[in-house]
Amino acid sequence: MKSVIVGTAGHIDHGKTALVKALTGIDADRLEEEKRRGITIDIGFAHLELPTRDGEALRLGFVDVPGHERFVRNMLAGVGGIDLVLLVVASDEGIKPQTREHFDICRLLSVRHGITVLTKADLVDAETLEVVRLEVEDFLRGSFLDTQKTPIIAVSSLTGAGIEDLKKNLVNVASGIPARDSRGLTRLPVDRVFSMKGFGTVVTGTLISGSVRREDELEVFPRGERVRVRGVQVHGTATDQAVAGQRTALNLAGLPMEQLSRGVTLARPGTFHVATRLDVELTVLPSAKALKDRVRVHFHAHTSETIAKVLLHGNKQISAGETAFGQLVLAEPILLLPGDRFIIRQFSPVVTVGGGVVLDAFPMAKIKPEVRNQFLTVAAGGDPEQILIRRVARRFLAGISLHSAVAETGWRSDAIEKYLRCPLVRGEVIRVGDLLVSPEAISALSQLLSETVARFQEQNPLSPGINRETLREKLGIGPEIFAAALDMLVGEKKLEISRDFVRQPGQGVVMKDEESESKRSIEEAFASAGLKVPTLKDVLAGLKVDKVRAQKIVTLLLRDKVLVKISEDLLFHKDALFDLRQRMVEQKAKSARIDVAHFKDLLGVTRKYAIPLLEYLDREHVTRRVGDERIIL
Ligand SMILES: Nc1nc2c(ncn2[C@@H]2O[C@H](COP(=O)(O)OP(=O)(O)OP(=O)(O)O)[C@@H](O)[C@H]2O)c(=O)[nH]1
Ligand SMILES: [Mg+2]
Repeated sequence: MKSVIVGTAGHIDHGKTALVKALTGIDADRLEEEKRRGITIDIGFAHLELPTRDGEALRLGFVDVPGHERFVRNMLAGVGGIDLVLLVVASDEGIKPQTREHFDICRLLSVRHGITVLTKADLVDAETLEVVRLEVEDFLRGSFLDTQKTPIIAVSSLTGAGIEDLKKNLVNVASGIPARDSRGLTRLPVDRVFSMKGFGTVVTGTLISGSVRREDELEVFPRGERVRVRGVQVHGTATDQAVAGQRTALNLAGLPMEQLSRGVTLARPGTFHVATRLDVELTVLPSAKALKDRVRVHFHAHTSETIAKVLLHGNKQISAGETAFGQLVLAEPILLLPGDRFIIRQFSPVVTVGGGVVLDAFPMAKIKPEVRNQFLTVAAGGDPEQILIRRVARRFLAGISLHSAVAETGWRSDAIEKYLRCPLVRGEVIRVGDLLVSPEAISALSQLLSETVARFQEQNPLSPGINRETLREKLGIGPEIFAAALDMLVGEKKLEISRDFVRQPGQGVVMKDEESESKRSIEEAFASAGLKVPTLKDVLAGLKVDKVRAQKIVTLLLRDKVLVKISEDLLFHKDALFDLRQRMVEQKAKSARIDVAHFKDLLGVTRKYAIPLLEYLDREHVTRRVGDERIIL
């Protein structure tokens, strides 16, 4: 069954509550004080089911708002979730200040559907009614309620005249309203909290997106408490599930009533983050004064309200009737997402001065103004592909995870995957493990990597390259993106990796003359010594190069496996060790067992060499120690 939320709007005493009652039979004024004073103070609710022309049922949930200028903030808490507005104008009074203010609010909130109702038609003659109708027509011209698009209907809630006609028109207009996205990510801005005997805490609100089921766990924003849904009601009837677009009441477990209030939002745990800075597109009403930079305003979005400071990024003001980008710094955090509408009201005296749409609830702190403006222009354009490309690009080297992209956009992850399909194919976004990164970031990183490696090799000509992890830490880059850029450079043969060393290709080690000479003498010293090797200290002492360089040359010889270190102070030439292995093979033909004494005799070495060499052979699985003997394997 399709659900549509209908809100009333209009000046005090113009007959909004009486109209809702005439339509639904329900008195939305529920407070004792409202009944006593005969005015609406807070939002009230009612509902009605009507058959559509194709025989299906249409469920209308009504949010009746107060017209009194002092209660506009309550009106704002109710109007946030509506799909259709009934703009109420009393035939005997015509357009009044809150007719204008409520209508402005509806426009700023981008309410797209509605019907204008002239109430109290019974109080005026036909001629007066016609005059009011003309006045109202004029007032609505060019707006979403232009009479070219939607009718003006005269009714009397007292006699019932015109009510059936209004119902027919409600069905017509409601049929043209697209259903809200029940597959979207759940958000329920709470407009009422109360306690019911035998039930405990109950919250109500218009479910603006997604669905809620019994036993669901939800997070309460902004503070992050968790609650469990004990029961779900839609329009007073218990049900298993409420879906987007329905007036929803939830019986909650896990949090006392006192910790909940109008303005909190319920959503799936761990999905979203609250925002305190919003990049927005802001419109100042033609009837308002110019909005100055750094001014403080009352901020209203969905059911929440707080104080906000307006930042205009270097502009002094937004003039009346103008629209511009700006940033709002909220006094308290609120869960808001791009596309959410808001209203701002002057700090004092409190009147509505403008409103707009959230473009980004996670603005980057340090960003060039032109980059921010480019981003906001794309965000305002509303093309999801382009928006995602920009959201990825602005994170530059940090990239953005799918999870963060969901939190930033409010789009489901599968929708994001779909939007990204083409950008990924076109290479406008690159997926690196769990992260999405821009090609610009990857190529900038590649450039940085190449330069860093080149500089390192210039400064450390004898080193086999810079250690991979050292390089990453030096640049302060996340492991996944680092690996991707490195792989790319290796693939393009701009860098090479040997074990853990990153270096420029063909740039292994560049040696100066005396260094290569020293390298040769070290190698020769060990090669000619066979197994009776000299100490390293003695070899190095006779070289032309200084100790540090000499040590580096030895490290190189060890890396290239020309020399092999078999114990703390014994190095052997690889050929000598190869010979040793040969000798052991020959020995095995005679006897598979050999003891230390025999080994010493066989190779003509002292115990000082024999023990480390045997241990080396054990490690290499050439021999295995059994008691005092070795078995040659
Ligand atoms: N004669 C006549 N009186 C009406 C009609 N509609 C409302 N009234 C009377 O007008 C007065 C105000 O009506 P409400 O429905 O309370 O007005 P409202 O717009 O809800 O007022 P607020 O919520 O305080 O802004 C009440 O005394 C109603 O009985 C109508 O169609 N004809
Ligand atoms: Mg009322």
